[in-house]
Amino acid sequence: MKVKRFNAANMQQALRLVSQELGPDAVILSTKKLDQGFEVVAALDYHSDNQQAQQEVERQLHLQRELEVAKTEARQQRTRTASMTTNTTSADSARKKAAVAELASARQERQNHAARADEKMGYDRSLDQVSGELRELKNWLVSHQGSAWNSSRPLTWQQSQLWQRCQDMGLEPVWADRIASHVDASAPLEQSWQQALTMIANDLPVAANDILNRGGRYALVGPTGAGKTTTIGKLAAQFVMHHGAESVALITLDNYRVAAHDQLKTIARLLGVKWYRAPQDGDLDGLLEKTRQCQLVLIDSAGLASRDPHFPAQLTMLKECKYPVTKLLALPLTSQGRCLQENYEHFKSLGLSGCVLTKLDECFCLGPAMSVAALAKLPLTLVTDGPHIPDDIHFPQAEKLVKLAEQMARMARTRWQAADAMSVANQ
Ligand SMILES: Nc1nc2c(ncn2[C@@H]2O[C@H](COP(=O)(O)OP(=O)(O)O)[C@@H](O)[C@H]2O)c(=O)[nH]1
Ligand SMILES: [Mg+2]
Repeated sequence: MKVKRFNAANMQQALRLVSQELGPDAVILSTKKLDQGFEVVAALDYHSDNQQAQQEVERQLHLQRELEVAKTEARQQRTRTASMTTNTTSADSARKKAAVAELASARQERQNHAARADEKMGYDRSLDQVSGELRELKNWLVSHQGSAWNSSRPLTWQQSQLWQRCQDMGLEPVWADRIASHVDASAPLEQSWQQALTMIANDLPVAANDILNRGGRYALVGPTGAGKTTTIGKLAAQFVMHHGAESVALITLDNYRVAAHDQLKTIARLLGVKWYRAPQDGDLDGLLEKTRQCQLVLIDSAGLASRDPHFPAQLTMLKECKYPVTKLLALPLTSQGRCLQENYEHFKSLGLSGCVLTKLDECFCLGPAMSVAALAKLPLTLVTDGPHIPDDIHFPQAEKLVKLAEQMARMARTRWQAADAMSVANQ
């Protein structure tokens, strides 16, 4: 174990010194506001449940203080000797010797006094005080990092590190809370983090990947530009390759906008599959009856805003048809988390069976979409990672997505750390 005391003008600088010298695994043992600045005591390889560890902390701090006092004394003596040499070139050697002896005795006295004071201070620091100061540090972190933790919740340094990493991945705070408080935080940080990543992956629901084998009736809903029509094109093309063109039919509900159905019609023509346009605000059952012989029926929809008068009509068509239709929500990974949550709220009354995460190739933060899937228990059904039909579509694997999400967060963190270091270096 290595223990060190750091002094700096403010807490941020002190913490930066800690991380520079002791690295990211340092444990903060105490913080103290001084007359001028802050003092932080930090340790490496510290295990708080160990009585010996506490004694070792006090011993090392004591030694460090003695060393500092001795260094200060040596510095002061060098300064005094230097000034005496210049000022007393003509003074007699007896006076010089007396002055040096007086200085040495005063120094000894001060050293003894400082050592006694330090000893007393070292033993006065009880375990209670250490935990009190940790609480203070926790509050400081909460106020400075916008964390969702509050002071009444038990939070160790390790848990806050795990929480912050979840946050960097873009996980919703409520999910990050659950992960950080359930992981075994007594294990080394990296081990706990691997455990956290496994928990995150286990929280992600994943649908069975049987669309391309079994077919069925699927409707894609979601915001405009999410990639619904393109995804339908990819699925249809792959199905045609395995089962033939006559096994697929495409239906569009998107006849509210001028030429809205052209894209799907073109895809259908290129693949040689049947294509139908549902009557505006009409009945979907007639078309589902017509396409009964097809193994895969894919229904495209318009991404209407909830205030649009056609929105409830489109939902009603999907809700009220008597043939079972699996509804999938297309969630563009390029959208902000709040938008994705709104998209889910917008369409959830349909009885969604899963979601399609689109535009993985353009995404830099996976956590928000993963949070919607995990918190709404909405199974991940498909992932798309490019505009190309038919290739850019895949069946999701929770572990792979979590790994990718972590890599994205790490890249972003490194980028900002480098930018911060550059700006400090240029100051
Ligand atoms: N980069 C990328 N672009 C995509 C992806 N899926 C769809 N697109 C593009 O996104 C745009 C909107 O797609 P579209 O299928 O028309 O969205 P819709 O309004 O939901 O039907 C088009 O330019 C597509 O080529 C994807 O996974 N990655
Ligand atoms: Mg479309």
